[in-house]
Amino acid sequence: MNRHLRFVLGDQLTRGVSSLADLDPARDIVLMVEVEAEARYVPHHKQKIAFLLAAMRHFAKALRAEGIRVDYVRLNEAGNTQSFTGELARAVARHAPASVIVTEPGEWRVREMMADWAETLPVPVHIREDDRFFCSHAEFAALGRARKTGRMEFFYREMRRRTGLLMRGDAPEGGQWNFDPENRRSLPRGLRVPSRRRFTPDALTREVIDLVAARFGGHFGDLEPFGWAVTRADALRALDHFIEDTLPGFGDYQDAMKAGEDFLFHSLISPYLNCGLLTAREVCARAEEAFRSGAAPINAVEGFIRQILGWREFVRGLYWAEMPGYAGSNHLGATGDLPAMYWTGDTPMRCMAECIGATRRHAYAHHIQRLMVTGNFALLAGVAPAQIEQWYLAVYADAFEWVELPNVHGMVMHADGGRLGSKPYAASGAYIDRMSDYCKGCAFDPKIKRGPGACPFNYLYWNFLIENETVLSANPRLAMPYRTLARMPAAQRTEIVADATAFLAGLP
Ligand code: FAD
Ligand code: DLZ
Ligand code: SF4
Repeated sequence: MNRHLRFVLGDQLTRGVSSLADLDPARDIVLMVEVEAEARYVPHHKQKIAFLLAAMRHFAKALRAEGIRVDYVRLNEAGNTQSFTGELARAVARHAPASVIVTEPGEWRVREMMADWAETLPVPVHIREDDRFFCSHAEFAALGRARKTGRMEFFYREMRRRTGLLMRGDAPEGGQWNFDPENRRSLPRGLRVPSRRRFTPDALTREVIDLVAARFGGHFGDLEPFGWAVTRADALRALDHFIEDTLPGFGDYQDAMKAGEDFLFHSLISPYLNCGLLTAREVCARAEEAFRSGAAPINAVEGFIRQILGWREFVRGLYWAEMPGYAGSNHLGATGDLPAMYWTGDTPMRCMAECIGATRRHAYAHHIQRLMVTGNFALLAGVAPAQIEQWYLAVYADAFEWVELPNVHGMVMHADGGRLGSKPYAASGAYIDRMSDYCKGCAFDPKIKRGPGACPFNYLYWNFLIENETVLSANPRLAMPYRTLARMPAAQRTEIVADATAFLAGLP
């Protein structure tokens, strides 16, 4: 009998994933394994582990309800070798399949494991492309060779043309490709922020929460309250809720931040997209439908679709095109240690405390918090790229290396020398003050530039430009600040460097 073993990883929880495409329920076996190595290769946030294991268990339950035979290895099961390779080898011995069928993974390190399986297992291993993305590896490579599409904005336009999303014939809907300038409003006083739908854990999820508490209690982050959806049905409810209540305000306030408001108008769907409970195609289709029915304005829908069809696809393409070398570059030569506050949240800098606090509470922070607060600080403080990358990979429920690495290594740290973004997103306290209310309750003042009481982002920003002058001053997009720096009296430069050095040296 030609029985195939179909190995489904924790971020492949999609019924239509390529490894299950031609599954024969009468013959084939689906393998899913909970293994400690995947929870510990970086010390994942407790909620992230609970989310993935609970989603895996519910996915297996749904497959079984369809009559599919699932061999599911639980974390605490006797004999569990606690690694993908060990568990796959045991399963092959148990079932003696004709072949192993698996969808390519989301991380290079697992891709390398898969290459080993093909060499060491006594049966053929078929690694299938992950077709849940709009853009295949081959298409991305071809687009990269085409004029201009090496940058996100042009890639995105081409993807709009290819998919027809938000298109009117050959032209972009609304007459513009990009409504980004309309997505930068600060929150008006008194604006009602929609409350968010969270999901009460059922018995299966409670079991996982208890398991995580017992086994990974020392990992970063609060385990409870746990409100993530862990089934496709609930993830669809979360999507409905976003489209109906939140999407209309998404565009205007995409870049805003507010103390005590951890979600604002963001969708909170990245964990579902990345583990497979939702697909990018259905999410974009729902958003487009909201525009066409008049339920959401173009700046909201275009802004949202751009994040998924543009950024998400672009970083994924870039990751696979550039790995494994991508992770090793360090264009700015940054070597600093990650300050302890990233794990403790203990800092008088209110913006940092707010963003790290949200991360600890939810295994989530929204984009601008990740980019312009915790990311900006790591860039300005000269943290070694690998250290800050590990942090981002560990603390967010949506973090898998294919999406985390380009965002952190490229967008935030500029460690790739501009492969992802043409300049680092370095910013002083004035930006955070404009886009948030964090500065009001802070021990520092964004209007003070140097000396005691000055916002650390202010002198760290200029110190960053000074330290990286030889590498960055020729960048045309940084011409303005470098002109200001050139006019700066030498004594002022010295003071800035002294303030920055003393501040960084004083960090625990
Ligand atoms: P929304 O703001 O509602 O956006 C909608 C969707 O667009 C997201 O769900 C996501 O799928 C996609 N998206 C938005 N921005 C990006 C982007 N820059 N790259 C890829 N997809 C994007 N996203 C991850 O999914 N995993 C990560 O590990 C991750 N790490 C990041 C690290 C840093 C330093 C930065 C700056 C960004 C990172 N992002 C990451 C991108 C983005 O911050 C998250 O996708 C977003 O905050 C998820 O929340 P949301 O679903 O509410 O997003
Ligand atoms: C993140 C994660 C965790 C914590 N645990 C598991 C697990 O026990 N079993 C599993 O199949 N996947 C897990 N994952 C997700 C994997 O790390 C992910 O599939 C790989 O990184 C490939 O992208
Ligand atoms: Fe952050 Fe500076 Fe504002 Fe304080 S003053 S919240 S450190 S930007």
